Amino acid sequence: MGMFDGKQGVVFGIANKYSIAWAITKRLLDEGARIVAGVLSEREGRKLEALLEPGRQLSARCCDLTSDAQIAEFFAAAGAELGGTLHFLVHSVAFARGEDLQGDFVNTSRDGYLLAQNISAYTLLGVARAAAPLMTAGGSIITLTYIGGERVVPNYNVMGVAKAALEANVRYLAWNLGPRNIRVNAISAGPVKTLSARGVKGFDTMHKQISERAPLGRSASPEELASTAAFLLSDASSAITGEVLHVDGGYHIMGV
Ligand code: 1JT
Repeated sequence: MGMFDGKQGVVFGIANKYSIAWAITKRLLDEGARIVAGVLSEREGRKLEALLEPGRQLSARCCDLTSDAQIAEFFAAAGAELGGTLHFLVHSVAFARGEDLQGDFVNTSRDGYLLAQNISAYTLLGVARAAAPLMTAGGSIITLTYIGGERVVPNYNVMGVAKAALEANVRYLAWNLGPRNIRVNAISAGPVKTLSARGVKGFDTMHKQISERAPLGRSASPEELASTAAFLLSDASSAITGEVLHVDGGYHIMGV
């Protein structure tokens, strides 16, 4: 008996096997969920399906989240595939230009700023709007954020501002969708060595410093993030909404 037997949902943000969204997806599948993953390209979809043992309840479909038309098309197809009902949605999507994740924040261009906001913050609204009508028996939506959205983390720069907007989106969506029994929460993850994080200058040094300062002496593993995701997506968290839950080895409580 799995915790997610008979539950079905959608996941955005699996880029490769190191993605946080992938760890979450594996856990939900293990627990019996049926999942449609939104991916950026056919190639990624095939790679994803190849990562799975046969018989797992996952399919992949292309969806460019910067296009409202593609979001609508994706949810029409996913809804049909899942028999018209969604129970959960995972949003684990962010992007900013490399040049905007280092150096002088004051020099962030309008373009780079809007790009980070569009993909990292607005897309939560876009997918929530399309998913809500399918969540006829209530639902749970989660997104992934980072402490750089609350406090200054040098070089996180434009992503910090986008995560601040994302966290505000979580609160306003929780208020707006609460009457339909749809919950909206964020997991604020400690640093994880995903491929996009590895591409960031100075990430390894920062990862080491943060791990040393955290009460538990380490950040969170993808599997630990997946456990929290399963909790927030399940009825075990039925009265929690609008929350930003830190899963970071306790790092966020420290003053120095
Ligand atoms: C993106 C990237 C979003 C890296 C991210 C992210 N959220 C957390 N990280 C890791 C990180 C990155 C920086 C950092 C601390 C942690 C890269 C691709 C775009 C989206 O600065 C100290 C820059």
